[in-house]
Amino acid sequence: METKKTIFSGIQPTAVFTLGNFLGAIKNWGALQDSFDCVYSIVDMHAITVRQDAAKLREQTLKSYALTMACGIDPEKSALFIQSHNPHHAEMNWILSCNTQFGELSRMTQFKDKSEKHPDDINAGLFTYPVLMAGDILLYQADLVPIGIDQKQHLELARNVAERFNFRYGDFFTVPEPYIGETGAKIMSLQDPTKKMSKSDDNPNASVYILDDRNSIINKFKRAVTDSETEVRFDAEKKPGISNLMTIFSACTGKSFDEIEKTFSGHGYGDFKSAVGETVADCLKPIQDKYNSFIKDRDYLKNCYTEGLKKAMKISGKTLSKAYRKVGFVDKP
Ligand code: ATP
Ligand code: LTN
Repeated sequence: METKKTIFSGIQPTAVFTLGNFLGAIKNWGALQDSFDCVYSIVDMHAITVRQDAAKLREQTLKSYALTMACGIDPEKSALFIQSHNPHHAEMNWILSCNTQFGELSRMTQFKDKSEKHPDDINAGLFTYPVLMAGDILLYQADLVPIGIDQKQHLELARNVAERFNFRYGDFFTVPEPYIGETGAKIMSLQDPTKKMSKSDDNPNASVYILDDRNSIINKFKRAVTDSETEVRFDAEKKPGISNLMTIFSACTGKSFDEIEKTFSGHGYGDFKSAVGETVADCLKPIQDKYNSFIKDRDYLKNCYTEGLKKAMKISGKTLSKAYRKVGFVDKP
């Protein structure tokens, strides 16, 4: 029997997921579950690289778990767990930190962006964040990592760390490949289409959150910043706003850019924006319904993340003990 390849990915429980998180990452997580062994995590340890309110983080982590299930991750098929529950992540982080260079971490653009955004808290964890992420992936010997394009640089670092470890200690880690979907790999802000849509944007009109109600979704699209022309046409450079809306529409309906241009030829932006808003609201409705039922049943959620943890630790435990041997630690008594 052919063994399935392994997938790992994670999402931070910093806020309700955005349409960007869904179309760029989680939608693909769900689609991969039947053909791969999938391990997915709510990465709360990554979230504390930026100051969080403890009570809110705890609640948001459970909400994120329920939301991930509502987006189609089946905890029976995949190992879905909360990162801080598995101590192997912190342990692997140390081993890999000793195999990562200061220089390569200094080149990470997310570190530069986040330290500009939080100048009063440029902590060591924010700097070494990509090492923790490399450990997440390498602990499960993942072949593929479904991510949005913004995480490509971090994945490249994880590959370099894996290759360096393999070179020093003998072939051990699977060197992971990014899995970036064709449409939706980078959904842009509705208020500034040159910036990515982000969970932690201060402007509520910039991001569509998966749990936004129908009217807010439609209104956010009506207010989306576009250019001063009237023609619905894809041109990412000259018409970034309209092109972003076309990307979203295409990702939700499966329609090609050509088809969209034909359908809306002569209609102007108003009609198109309303159509995108309605379509996104329709697409999110079943997710919202499922979320509302999962979040009410805390016992069921607990049962799911306990089982997910068991599955995850079985794999990560094996990798960690082998890595400890490789670097020369004495076997645990
Ligand atoms: P934050 O604003 O808290 O930094 P975020 O919105 O960037 O968060 P993450 O938890 O860092 O979200 O990312 C989860 C996944 O969603 C990653 O795979 C990331 O690449 C993807 N992703 C995030 N934003 C977008 C986007 N605008 N378009 C496509 N994919 C995205
Ligand atoms: N850094 C990612 C979240 C993340 C992740 C991972 C993604 C943490 N660990 C492992 C893929 C694989 C982010 O901010 N989007």
